[in-house]
Amino acid sequence: MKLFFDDRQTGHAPERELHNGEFVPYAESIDRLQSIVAALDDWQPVRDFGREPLLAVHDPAYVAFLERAHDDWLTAGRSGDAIGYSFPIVRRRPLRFNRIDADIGAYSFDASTPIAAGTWTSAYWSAQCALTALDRLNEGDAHAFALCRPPGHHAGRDYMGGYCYLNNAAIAARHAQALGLGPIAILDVDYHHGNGTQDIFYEDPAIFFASIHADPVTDYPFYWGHADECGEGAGEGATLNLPLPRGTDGAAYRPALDTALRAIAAWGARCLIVSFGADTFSGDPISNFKLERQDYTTMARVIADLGLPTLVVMEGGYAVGDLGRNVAAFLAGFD
Ligand code: OKP
Ligand code: ZN
Repeated sequence: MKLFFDDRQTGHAPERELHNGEFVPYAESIDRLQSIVAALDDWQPVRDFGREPLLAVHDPAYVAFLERAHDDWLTAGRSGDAIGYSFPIVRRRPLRFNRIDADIGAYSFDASTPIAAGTWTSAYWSAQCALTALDRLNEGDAHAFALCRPPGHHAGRDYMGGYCYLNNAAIAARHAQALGLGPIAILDVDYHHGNGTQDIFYEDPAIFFASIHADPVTDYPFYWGHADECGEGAGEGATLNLPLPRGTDGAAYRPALDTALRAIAAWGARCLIVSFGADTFSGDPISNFKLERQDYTTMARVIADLGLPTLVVMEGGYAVGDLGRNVAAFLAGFD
């Protein structure tokens, strides 16, 4: 399978994040990408599909905000990374502000998503990476891998959060739909619930979203990913959440995976996008599942057995020393 990433994805380098009450080094580091690049050979160049596919998912005002936010931060006399501190949890509406602190809060749901000087450029090329890999499916490849970084699955139509700015999987899904590759299913196997992807397609009957993740009763992003969330309106039934308890290992994970894959097949998907996070690994520093490297190969084999053209999009995974080998183990399961 062809592998894609772009060097411009390494410009995004926030210094620190707020974690359990303290500022700590940013977990979504450039080392993550480097670890994966080093573990695999024969990377392909990323192409530029422009802004249109981004705007098929995201609010133009939000995209414009992402692009100018760090400049606004500097203009306000600040230094370092732009970070919000006030969030409109009720009656958010499109007010026009004249202060970066107001904009940044209105466009995020948490404080773990700082905007650094290189953030927009990296987020842009991360999305283009997903689009380039998706294009391989359009050309008839069975599988393709997009080493997206920053990740995307927490980002919604007009908000960022959880290290995510542009929703790479959602952008690829909409593009796949436009190319006539649908019906599309998205399977999110990151440790954390893909709340942004879910929200983007929540009322959409044409894109199925299934997610296996740590129970939000104990784990980020807390407010979404509960088992009773199944879509709304025309999208009712096209969202499936399978939360699992902390401590879940490969054996306990498998029935949930089988359930998700059966649902995707029964729904009639003709194309699959996998939001893959390797933060389900036993050694992950910010997560609490117990999957081992060989479990990733098994997981991929079971997914590949569906027989659908499959785009794998990178999401999380923070055990940097093992990350590249874990991703390689997953991709090996598709061969
Ligand atoms: C992104 B992905 C504590 C604040 C919350 C955010 C976790 C985002 C995970 N540092 N941390 O789903 O791997
Ligand atoms: Zn995650």
